[in-house]
Amino acid sequence: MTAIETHWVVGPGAIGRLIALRLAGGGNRVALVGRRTLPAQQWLFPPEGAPLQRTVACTTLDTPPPFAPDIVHLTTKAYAAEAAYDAVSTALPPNTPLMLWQNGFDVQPRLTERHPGPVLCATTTEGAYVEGDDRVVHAGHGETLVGALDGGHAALARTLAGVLRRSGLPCRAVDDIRTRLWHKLAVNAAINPLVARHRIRNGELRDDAFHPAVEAIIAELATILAAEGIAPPTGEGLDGWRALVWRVVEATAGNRASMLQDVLAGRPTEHAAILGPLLAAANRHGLAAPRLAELHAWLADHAAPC
Ligand code: KPL
Repeated sequence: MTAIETHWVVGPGAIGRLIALRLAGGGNRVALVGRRTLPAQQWLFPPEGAPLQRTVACTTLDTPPPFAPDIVHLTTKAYAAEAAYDAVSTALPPNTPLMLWQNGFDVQPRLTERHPGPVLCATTTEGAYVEGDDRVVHAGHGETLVGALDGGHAALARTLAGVLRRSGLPCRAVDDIRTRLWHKLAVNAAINPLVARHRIRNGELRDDAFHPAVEAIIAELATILAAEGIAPPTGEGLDGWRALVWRVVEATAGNRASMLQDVLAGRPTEHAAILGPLLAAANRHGLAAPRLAELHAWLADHAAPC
């Protein structure tokens, strides 16, 4: 496996910016590619210690960076991923690995099929937010898991996990990223649409007004995921999914979930990537999912168009 030292990070949102600036601090050459040019001098505010200044090459989707990438990280929101891929893919050397950082389980199978080189997917619990064109706050440490949907490209996944770890982002290569992506999707499906619709913080889902709705959604997704052969990370069946969702609600009680922030800011939401795959699976297995369908319809009507 050859070294991975040059990175294009396409999608300079909070996670894209965090990855780019951490990689730049780890001795890598990094380009940040977005719809508009950002300042090359960027600031990373870590959870501890003084702010860190980093230099990255900043370009736009129609102007390729001044160096070829050893890997491309696609860090856009799920709904923007394919357009961003289309914009950069023609400039890529053959066989360049692609790493997908999207939520949900929508673009991952499609881009894995379309991209001619190796494709890895990532799921992360790192917390970050953008504070301005030249700065990102690394709000809290998490963990990133990396792997290919079919469990292949193990050496590449291990190499990349090492590169991210040495840059200050804890990361592990796994052979079951497909299952891990569904775990995160289940949590996002149980929390995000409801809090976005009712404009509440995650912890308010524990209140009598919302608790039954969360339980009903967990029951729907547990049935669908059982039919798909996806088991919860701990425990079994419905109880395992309930434990996972309520654990995250508890741990993030004070948070405004990403989908609520998108609704409040008038941005498109990721409902298609999160609820869409569950509804498609319900349809394939002939299962009813009235709560999930109703939330999907509400978000399709009320969120800003993509
Ligand atoms: O991932 C999240 C999000 O905000 O998208 C959760 C886990 C729901 C925390 O808020």
